[in-house]
Amino acid sequence: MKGLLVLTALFVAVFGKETFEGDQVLRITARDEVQLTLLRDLSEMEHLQLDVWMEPTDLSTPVDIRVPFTSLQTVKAFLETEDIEYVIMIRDLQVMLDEENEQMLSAARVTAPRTSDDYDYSNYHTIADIYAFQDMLVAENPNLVSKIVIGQSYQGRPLNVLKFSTGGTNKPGIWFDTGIHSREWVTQASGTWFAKKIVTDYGRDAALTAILDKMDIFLEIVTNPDGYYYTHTSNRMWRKTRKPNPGSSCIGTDPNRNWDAGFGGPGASNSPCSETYRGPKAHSESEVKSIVDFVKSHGNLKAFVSIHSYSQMLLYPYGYTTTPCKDQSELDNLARKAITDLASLYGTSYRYGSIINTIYQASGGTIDWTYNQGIKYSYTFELRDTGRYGFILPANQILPTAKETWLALMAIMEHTKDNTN
Ligand code: 0X9
Ligand code: ZN
Repeated sequence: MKGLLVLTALFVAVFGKETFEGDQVLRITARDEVQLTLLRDLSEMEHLQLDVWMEPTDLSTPVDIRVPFTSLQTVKAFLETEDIEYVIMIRDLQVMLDEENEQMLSAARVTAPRTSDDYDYSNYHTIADIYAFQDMLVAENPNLVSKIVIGQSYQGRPLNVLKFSTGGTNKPGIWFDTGIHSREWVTQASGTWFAKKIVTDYGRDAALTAILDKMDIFLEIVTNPDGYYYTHTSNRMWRKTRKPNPGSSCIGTDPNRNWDAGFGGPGASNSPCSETYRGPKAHSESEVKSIVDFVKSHGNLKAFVSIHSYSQMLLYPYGYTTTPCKDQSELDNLARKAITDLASLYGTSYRYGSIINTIYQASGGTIDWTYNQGIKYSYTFELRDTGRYGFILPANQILPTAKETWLALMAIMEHTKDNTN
């Protein structure tokens, strides 16, 4: 097992990108507790190298698993023997990745944008493009936008946060982050569009103007820069940070299991090779710690929205415990309003509720920590889609995704504004 991982790493280092030829994404539905347990055991067999894209919530919901070509026969034989139902969601992942790559390359052939008006919001971009975009936006709107570097990634990349402010000191703040899981590309792409939307609407749209006159908005678009870089250069399916784990050949920690909220409890792994590895200790990842320090030093954030994909959900705390959070009914009502507004644009349907009841138990998650810090309006999104493309959402869905999500964000921001002194 170790040998195989080392070999793969070596191969990638020498020959470039990891490929996924013949890999399939299976949607598997357990019929009863016995089958669910069998599935959990299966996904923990390290030699199969399974990549769980979506865990099961309960018996009524399926699990999506990327199965490497070399494990397909074993996994399918196992499912058939145990009489567990499955369908193939993605027949050959590499075919989809090739299409995504071609689309990106052909879009990139046009010359680099010189202004944020020329930026191609309808395609995926490298980290260099996004960082350049941020600088353009700041240069074009010096009285509204500034860039704060809240820290450095493990590999030394800046952790950039755009601050949208009409002046004043330590106004109440609203935080958005995208891309803490690097492979969730539609989130960084949407974040870029949100940034442009804010500067476009300020002074033109009454609701956004009222929000910005009272509150500052902070937006971290590339929250896991090392991971994002890696998804472009080496492995499109990378989720975690890129910090090595002493004593293991497996790299990285799940930055959405690394927060000091139920840290170490069920719903996270203590194995460095797991996609949900919680890390050696809470806030061990500088990408997480930098936000922790920022939140504490700011001290006046009223809303915190952490944006993921996929599965179309709007979630509030908690993820680590079934105990309802004390603002549950207010957060639930606001979530309903937000997803109703979201659906009004293209009819995209979202589920909503607490993390643990709606998706699955997850400990050490971002918004459980921010909520426990006193940031009442702590939400997390899972953007499009529901699994047809999963993390490889085609670029032609970026704009519709960003636009519909914006309506939900506006609902959350307006409510926050109206309920902040
Ligand atoms: O497992 C996760 O971290 C989230 N799903 S994802 O596919 N984006 O990885 C779900 C956990 C629920 N909590 C948050 N989304 N914060
Ligand atoms: Zn995620």
